[in-house]
Amino acid sequence: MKACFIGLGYIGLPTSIISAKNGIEVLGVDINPKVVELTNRGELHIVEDGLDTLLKEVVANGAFRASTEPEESDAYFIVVPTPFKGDHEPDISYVEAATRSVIPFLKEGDLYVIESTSPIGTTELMSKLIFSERPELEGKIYIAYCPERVLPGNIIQELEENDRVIGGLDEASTDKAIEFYRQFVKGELHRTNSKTAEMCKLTENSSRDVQIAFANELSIICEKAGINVWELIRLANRHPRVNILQPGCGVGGHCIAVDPYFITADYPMEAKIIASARQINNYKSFWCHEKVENAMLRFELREGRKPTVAMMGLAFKPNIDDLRESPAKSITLKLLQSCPDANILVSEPNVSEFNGLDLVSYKEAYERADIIVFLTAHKEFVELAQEKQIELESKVVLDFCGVLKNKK
Ligand code: SAJ
Repeated sequence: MKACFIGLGYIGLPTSIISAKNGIEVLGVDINPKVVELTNRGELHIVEDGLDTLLKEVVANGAFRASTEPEESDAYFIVVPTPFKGDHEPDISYVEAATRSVIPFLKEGDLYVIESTSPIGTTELMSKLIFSERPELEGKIYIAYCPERVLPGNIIQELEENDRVIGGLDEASTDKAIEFYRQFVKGELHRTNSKTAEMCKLTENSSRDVQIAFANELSIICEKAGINVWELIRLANRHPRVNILQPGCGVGGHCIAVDPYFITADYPMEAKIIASARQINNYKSFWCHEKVENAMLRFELREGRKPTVAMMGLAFKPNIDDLRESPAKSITLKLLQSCPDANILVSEPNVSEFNGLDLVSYKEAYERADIIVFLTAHKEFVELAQEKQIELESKVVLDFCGVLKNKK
């Protein structure tokens, strides 16, 4: 069978590669000619451990090709971004454009699947679009929604091992989509309808957002009460039915900080906890920025000179190089803006260049700074914190991400 994946980003590319590795002839489509060119050369344009070898293998054996245009295939997968517009309204224009691009190629018996995170009802909406252009195909093609749920950094393993939820517009569509994913998914394939599958994806990420908001709220309360939040959470989690997540400097990435808005936009009156969680997690970044500014002011009053500040980490979570929607990045940028005359050192071990700014090695940043701000718990920082007698040095340390939590 031949499958056509529209979108060669963080999810579309790995999924195309795994499909090709499992005996499916795959065409990967992306509107960016640079991505297509690199992919056809067997070069990865994203960072993901182990994926480059697999890409080279499937390009070399002819199982996988990339193009800027779709071709006639047996199955089509829409794996394009669904960002939100200015007012947090979901923007499904990429899903619509991708769907329009495959409509001319559809024939009887084909499978069309949306994987992109989408507001409830998008699959039905796209089916209406398809049948308005190709009424003769009504009842003759299979349409389903199957959200991805892989964790960046662990994509290959999770693509094969995670369970998947598959929601067809009808039972036959669910069957057909299950038949496809069965070729490479070892996890269970759970059947449902398209609306439930769409909501399931939004629910998974909103649930994590709500849980992180709880941890972030605790961290703000604890700061005021003079309690170590890391110790508190560790102790509370010793209860057999309590499992609190970790606070941080906000929630980043392009999923958890985005998807809950797809629910709040459509259900503003009903989605109370989901909306509050978004507010709390966004507020946590403002709170961290204020804490840094206050620490700088206090230092200046006490010492009679401006402090040197080390902003440690820019990525949106530990041990990756992804800066998209990163609260660490936005706090640092805001500080550079609000304190243009300050001595601010920025360190991010996983990135070589940022906004034309000279990044400083984390060891140098630590040595030179009076105020150390841990924003992302990269392993390098955790090791550094273990090695150094931070508590004996006259440095001010703001640990927003738990770098010091296991310090012996
Ligand atoms: N974070 C915390 N505290 C925690 C855990 C995470 O502050 O205890 C922060 C991280 O630092 C980061 C953000 O949350 O800024 C998101 O990181 P993450 O590791 O929780 O998730 P993502 O965005 O990398 O991937 C999520 C995953 N969803 C869930 O775990 C429910 C992944 O399985 C999805 O496939 C992915 O979103 C997606 O594509 O939707």
